[in-house]
Amino acid sequence: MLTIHSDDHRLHHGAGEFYRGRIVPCFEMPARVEQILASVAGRGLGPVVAPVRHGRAPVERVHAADYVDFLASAWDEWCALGEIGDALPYAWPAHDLRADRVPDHIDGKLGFYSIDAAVPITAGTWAAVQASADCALTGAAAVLGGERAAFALCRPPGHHAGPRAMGGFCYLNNAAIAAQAMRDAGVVKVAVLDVDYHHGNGTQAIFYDRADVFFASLHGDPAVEYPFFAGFADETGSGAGQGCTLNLPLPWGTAAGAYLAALDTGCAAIAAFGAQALVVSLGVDTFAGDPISHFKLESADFTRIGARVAALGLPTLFVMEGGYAVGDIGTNVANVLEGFVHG
Ligand code: SP5
Ligand code: ZN
Repeated sequence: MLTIHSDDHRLHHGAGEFYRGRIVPCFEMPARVEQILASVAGRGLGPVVAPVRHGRAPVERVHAADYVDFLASAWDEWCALGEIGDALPYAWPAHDLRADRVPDHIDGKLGFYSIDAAVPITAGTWAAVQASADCALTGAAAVLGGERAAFALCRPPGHHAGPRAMGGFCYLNNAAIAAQAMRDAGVVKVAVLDVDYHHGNGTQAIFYDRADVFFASLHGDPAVEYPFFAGFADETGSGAGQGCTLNLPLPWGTAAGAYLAALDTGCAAIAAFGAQALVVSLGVDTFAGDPISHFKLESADFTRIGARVAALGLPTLFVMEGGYAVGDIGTNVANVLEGFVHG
């Protein structure tokens, strides 16, 4: 299987995030990708290639142009204040506040264009974010070109990023950008299967009212888990997209048995939808050893996830999302890919 990777991910390295009342080193760090790359090479999973630059057009098929402009200019606007730390939001237009106008000041823009504070913007963030989207687009092109599957080793991740908002370590929604590129290349029905521990609220929002892209997600119950405000079972799509969103929230402590049963439900729905291509939002933060999550999957279980995804028999693009147990992340990702290839 082809892996698409760019060293530019290293340009994004946030200093810290809020965690239990303190600022701690970011869980989403460059070492994650280095570990995955080492495992992909060590297992002999196939060639690793650099992404092809795709530019803004495919990005703006799922994100608003003013949001992309914001991401591109945020660091320079922040530096104009004379600040020295990472740019971070701290005020949001929640509830009855005015969300109908974009603030002029960068502090206001950071809040307007985000859903939380887990999105540091640093000097190299925009370059890394673009390279990450290019990995997904290059992977989509490989699958469209006839590859059975490809692995876009994206960093930063993407599935919490909505049409006009960053959040949860995510800036551009790599999986959604790839799924839309498949649609634009003529694939009539595309499915996104999100197996990250957290609900893919951004991907869901992007496709919520559409009948051409099915979204299925297995995740920690948002009643007790980030992103808290999306991912409940009663969110099933709207308008033409009614029935094209499937949320399978699962309780803390979920282990392989219940997880794989839910995965079968998700895969059956994707098959029933009649998808012709599949994008997998691949998070491995469902691992028992993950420092911020509460599922109980063991490393061997990830092989079974890969095998079940392969059984759908669809051209498949894996897009890297979360996973914060850095010492095990390479093993867990490689297990998914190996399970896909070898069953
Ligand atoms: C891509 C991805 O996986 N993003 C995840 C963003 C999660 N951000 C919130 C983390 C809050 C951690 N709180 C955990 C309490 C654990 N005891
Ligand atoms: Zn996650």
